[in-house]
This record gives sequence, structure tokens and C-alpha cells, in this order.
Amino acid sequence: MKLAIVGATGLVGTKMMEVVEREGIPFDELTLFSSKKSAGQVVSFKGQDYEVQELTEERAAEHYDYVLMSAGGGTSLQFSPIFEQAGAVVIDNSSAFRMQEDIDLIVPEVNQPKLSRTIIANPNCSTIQSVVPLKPLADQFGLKRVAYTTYQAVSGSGLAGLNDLREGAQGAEPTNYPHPIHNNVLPHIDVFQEDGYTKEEVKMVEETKKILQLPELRVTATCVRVPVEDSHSVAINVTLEKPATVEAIREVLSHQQGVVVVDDVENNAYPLAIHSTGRDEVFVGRIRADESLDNTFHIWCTADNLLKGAALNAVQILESLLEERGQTQ
Ligand code: 11C
Repeated sequence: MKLAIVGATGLVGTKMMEVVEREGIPFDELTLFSSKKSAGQVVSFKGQDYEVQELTEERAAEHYDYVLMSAGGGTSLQFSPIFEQAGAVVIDNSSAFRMQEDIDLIVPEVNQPKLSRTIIANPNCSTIQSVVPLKPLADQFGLKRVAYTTYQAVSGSGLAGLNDLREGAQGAEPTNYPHPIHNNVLPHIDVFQEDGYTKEEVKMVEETKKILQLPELRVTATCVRVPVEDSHSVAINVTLEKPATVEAIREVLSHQQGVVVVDDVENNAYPLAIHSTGRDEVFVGRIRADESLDNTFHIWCTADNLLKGAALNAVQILESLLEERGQTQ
């Protein structure tokens, strides 16, 4: 099996390699691609040195079986169709193709690809961790409305976000964000749309409906950057169709694959970003009734944005394809 990883020197690309190694993904040949700027770097992987290659249209037209792509929307738009044309399945971490009707947008615990195209989109990180607990609630109780407020780590912006936080703490001016992120909270992730929402907020709304296959679901979001290095937190406010209780929700969530319930407030136990970092699961807690609306509940949710929010979800999509095609060792 010929595997390529695009964006191999970035934060997500590096995590993808870690997860490919940890999960024992069986490949015969691995090619690592980056932009011209990072090409030539030598990356050690499974005891072997790989020189990172510049991605060009000629190289993308060579045959790969699977491509893990994490190089931004522009690069993906240019190269993913070329990889696809040459016979690869491309698992793309960018937002470039997510909302196209013929493109699958996949969280393996929630939905499965139909593969009318062989570009599969990996959803936005804050969306992934939110739909994992929402799926069993949708199945059990039905969803009427979802309102998200996010508290997103700077690693969601890659190395540039981490630098703004770390160097801002030393007094440096920000270069990635429009304002300092050190000692601050920014109600602004990605670009503003004409209606006043940010693109990150629009992604959460639209991707949630697509993944859960609930086009009529009412969803809204406020997305906020916080001075945390890793792991996003999301406050989910959900109104259910069928009557539910806090206990019933806790019970349903405790059986969901990939979810860990941490909800013991008497002992100050609830999901925390610092406990989620480096972990594969989505953590939920602070489950309580919202007394201001009928049959509505608050759920606090944390997850490692680089793992389940990006690299791990992408590799899980790859794993499920390999399994389905009998290509596991
Ligand atoms: C952030 N969620 O934290 C973004 C990063 O659409 O995949 C991922 C952007 C995306 O800034």
C-alpha cells in the first residue's frame, strides 16, 4: 500500500505520522510532502529517515493508494483532485471540499462514507468533538436545537497560533491573531462573513447538520479563541425532541464509543483541556438541565483538537477503509 502524507512538517501532519505509527497502519511505501519552503527537511519515522518532498502537480499525478492531506484549503483544492484522478483515496483535513454534496464528511463513530468521490473530508476540529456525543442523543431522543459556545486552543491555528501565545507571554506583538491572545480571549476564529458570523461558526453549524444528516436541525455557534495551547472545550446546549433526564443522557453517553463521561461535581471532576491533551476520547460532563427552556440540557465537552479533532479522526477514517477492503495486516 502506497501512503502519502501532505503537510508532513505541520502540527497536524506530524500528529498524523504519530498516529499512523501508533495504530500500526500497514504501508509498503511512504512519501512525505510539504510546500517548497519546508521541502528537504528530514523526518525520522519508524526508525527510518524520510526526506520531505515538494508537492507538485507531477508528483500528485503519480499513483498513491491513500493520501492524508493537511496542507490548507488552497493546496487541497489544487492537488486533491489530481491525487484522486490518479487513483488515490484522499482524506482531507481542510475545509475546501467539506460542504460539496458529492463529498463525504466523516466521523467514524457517527457516519460512514458513500464514496461517490474518493476525496473524503475530515471535519473541523470543534465540530468533530461535538457530534460524537450528539449522535447517540440524536438516535435516542431526537435533536431539536443545538447552541455551541467554543473555547478553542491556539494549536488550532498551527504553529503560528502557538507562537503568538508563547511569544506574547514574553511581551511580543501578535503576528497570527489581530490582537494578543496571551492573557486574553478572542471572539473571533477564521474570517468574518457579511452576516457577522465567523467562518468557524458557519463551519460548526453546517458541518453538524451534514454529519448528523439532519439538514433541518436548528444550530447556532459562537466560537472563541482562548489562551490554551492544546484541546478545545465546547459548551453544548441541546434541546431534545423526546423527554429526557440528566440521568438518561449520562447513561446514553456512557455507552457511546469514543466518549468518556467525567461528571462528579462533588469531587470537582469535569472534563478539562489539560486532561484531554494526548487522549483519543471526547470527554463530557457538567450535564445538567437548562431550566430556561423545555427539555434542554447543557453538556461541557473537551477533546484534543490535534488528535480526535484532526489527525486521529483522519487516520480512523483510513483504518475503517482498510478494514472494509480487507487491507489490514
Ligand atoms: C481552529 N478549528 O481551531 C480551527 C482549525 O476548518 O479545519 C481547523 C480549521 C478547519 O482554528
